[in-house]
Amino acid sequence: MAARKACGGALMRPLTPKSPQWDIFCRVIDNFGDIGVSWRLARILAYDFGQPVRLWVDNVHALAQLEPAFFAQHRTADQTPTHAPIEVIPWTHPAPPILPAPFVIEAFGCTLPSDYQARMPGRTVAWFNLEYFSAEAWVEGCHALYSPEANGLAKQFVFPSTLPTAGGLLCETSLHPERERFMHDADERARWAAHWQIPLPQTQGLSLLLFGYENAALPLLIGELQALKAPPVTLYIPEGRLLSSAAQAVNQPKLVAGQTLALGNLTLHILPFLPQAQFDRLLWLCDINFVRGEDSLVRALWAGKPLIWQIYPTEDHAHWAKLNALLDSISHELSPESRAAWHRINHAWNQQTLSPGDWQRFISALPELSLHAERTRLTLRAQTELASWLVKTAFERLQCATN
Ligand code: TRH
Repeated sequence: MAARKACGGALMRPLTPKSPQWDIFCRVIDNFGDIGVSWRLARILAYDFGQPVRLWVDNVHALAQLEPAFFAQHRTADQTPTHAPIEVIPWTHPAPPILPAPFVIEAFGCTLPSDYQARMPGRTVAWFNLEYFSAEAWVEGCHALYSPEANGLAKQFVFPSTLPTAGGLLCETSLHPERERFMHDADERARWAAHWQIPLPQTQGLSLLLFGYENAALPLLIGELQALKAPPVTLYIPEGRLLSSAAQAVNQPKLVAGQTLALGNLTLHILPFLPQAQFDRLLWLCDINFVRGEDSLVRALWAGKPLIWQIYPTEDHAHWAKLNALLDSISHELSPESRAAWHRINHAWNQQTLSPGDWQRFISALPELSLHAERTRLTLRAQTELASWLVKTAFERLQCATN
């Protein structure tokens, strides 16, 4: 990576219906995080900034799971969604010979097709490499740096983060107002729950969302939830990788979406995989959110509820530093007891060795953690929003290029 580059004093151009086009490239490595982030970004650029977007994705099926309605509406005879503010391009090999856009986002270092790279000079004015989320201190120094590339262009690195001087977090303009409405309007929640067939938790109860990878600590967690005296506990587990651990924990051969189990004080609902915007609402509904990967972590931060993050594990164990950095970045205002309880439960869940004490200390700290999660949401909301940063930076580069 090389030094920062700037085009001093350039002003952002007003956005017009003829705004330039963005190409976002996404390779689905596994699960839903890569496409989850790319799809959110495409939607924000298209709907909040009025930007035409082409989303290149090598696994259209994964995207269709996140957004079934979009696919149903915009499908053509050749099965590719098109004629929408967002055009989805199946990233085949070889890639279709399409002229590069002025603004290009390479998600998570997915490496653009070589023919496309060769055609970028003279057409592309801003090329971003969107990195994975991190709150580690070094990202503040690396965010927005450029790296010279073989085609003569410079690629700029963008780091999503909770740290105030990095790239910020993706957030739709309507997200916080919609969340306010949803949280304060019982009728809206009831309509939503009826539409998506999600049984609502009891008003005075404790509700949890459990979205994660397989986890050997799940039986203990379920045991602790059953043992909680009043209030009644509602646990939602979405279809996916955690279901096999959950089935073992409740002595069932198998769990399927739509199933409800009454386990004493605990009611367990297995949910179908919801469209992305509805997944956000599930996080708003619950008092505690277990999340994983990257996009659901950011969404849990926006929910303003205490979260437990099962981080995507890496072979070199670098994920521990990343987990600690996130916890440190947003816990300095907590009392030492609550801070220790929150750090411990996150560590224990990731080590898959939860103890009853870890859970009980976390539950004792819950009132303070809940207030703190809401304060964190407001703090993060006041920081940079990632898509706005990209738009501003891209248009400054365009201004430089056309002057
Ligand atoms: O799926 P993830 O674990 O994703 C990833 C990938 O493993 C990726 O390769 C890795 O690099 C990254 O983590 C760090 O978790 P994540 O990021 O939370 O993505 C899940 C997406 O699925 C998110 O956009 C929310 C969405 N989702 C729904 O839309 N509906 C649902 O019902 C559920 C449970 C999730």
